[in-house]
Amino acid sequence: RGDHRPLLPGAPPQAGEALRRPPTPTAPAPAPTTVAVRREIHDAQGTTTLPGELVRAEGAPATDDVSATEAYDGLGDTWTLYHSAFGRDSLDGKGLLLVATVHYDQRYDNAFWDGEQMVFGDGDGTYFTRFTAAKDVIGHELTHGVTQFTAGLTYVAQSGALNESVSDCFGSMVKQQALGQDVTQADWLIGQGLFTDRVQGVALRSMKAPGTAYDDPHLGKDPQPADMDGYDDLPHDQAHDNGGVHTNSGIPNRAFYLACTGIGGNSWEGAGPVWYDVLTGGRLAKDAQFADFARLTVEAAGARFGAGSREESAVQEAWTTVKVLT
Ligand code: ASN
Ligand code: ZN
Repeated sequence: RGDHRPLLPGAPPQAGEALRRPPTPTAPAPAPTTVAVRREIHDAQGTTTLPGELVRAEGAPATDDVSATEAYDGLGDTWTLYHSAFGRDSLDGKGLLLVATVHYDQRYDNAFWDGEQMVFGDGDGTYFTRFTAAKDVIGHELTHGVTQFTAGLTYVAQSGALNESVSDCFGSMVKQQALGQDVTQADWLIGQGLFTDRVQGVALRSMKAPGTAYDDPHLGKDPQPADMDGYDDLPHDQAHDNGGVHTNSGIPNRAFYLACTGIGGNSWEGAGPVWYDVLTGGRLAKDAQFADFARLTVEAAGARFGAGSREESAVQEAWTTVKVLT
């Protein structure tokens, strides 16, 4: 599935038209094109039919469904991060309508981007609560859309772990910006609040300390490595998470955390724009390895903040600490 909206180019001007109609100095300047978020929240009512029933269109008042409200607000916060920090209008940079479905399936323990829209489960209620409860998870799923429209990182092994990590980095920035947190105030957790109190754990992942987010009799221990010494070279099939894309992402996640805290201030004004430049700059290969991504971020930091800048050094040092660069 993809974006099937037809392109509607304006009719070309008639020959000589511009010459016959010179601009009149007294004419008012054209109104600036309005750029604003466009959202649609649907409800699958416990089925797997997508998108389900429309329950809230853009600008409509909130309903009494907390999942729908959280999804609507999280989509808005994600659009705002991309627009305010990176000048991007929606996932495709061209104002794509943001569509989300809540109450997908019964007791469904996940959220995902299906190539066209976001989908949120209610959680099983025993271990997981509703997946709209974490703003960074909403930002994570939407960022899969941004990656799809830009670098297109292949969802297997290192490029897949980079795809996952980019979703965590931007998801975390969505949360940090919405909460007004600088890099010292952020918790650097992904999915904080999704576990019920039965679970011994704080979140799905920790960008600051990968491998420490949970250690639970039912869920097991957080399997994320914190540097390349722990890289998990799993078979590249679906049964092994496409080569551990959700585990090995801990390594570039920690590099982002280290780069952000090394630079200081707000993540979306420091390492965030550097990561954004790499994701969208057209030089990142679909099958990029960690070291490719790392080198491009060092270069992008130099281009954005100056060769030899402390920002460039912080990015270099971050990748050295996680043992991707030497
Ligand atoms: N929540 C998961 C993710 O976005 C769903 C998946 O794709 N396995 O990575
Ligand atoms: Zn993901």
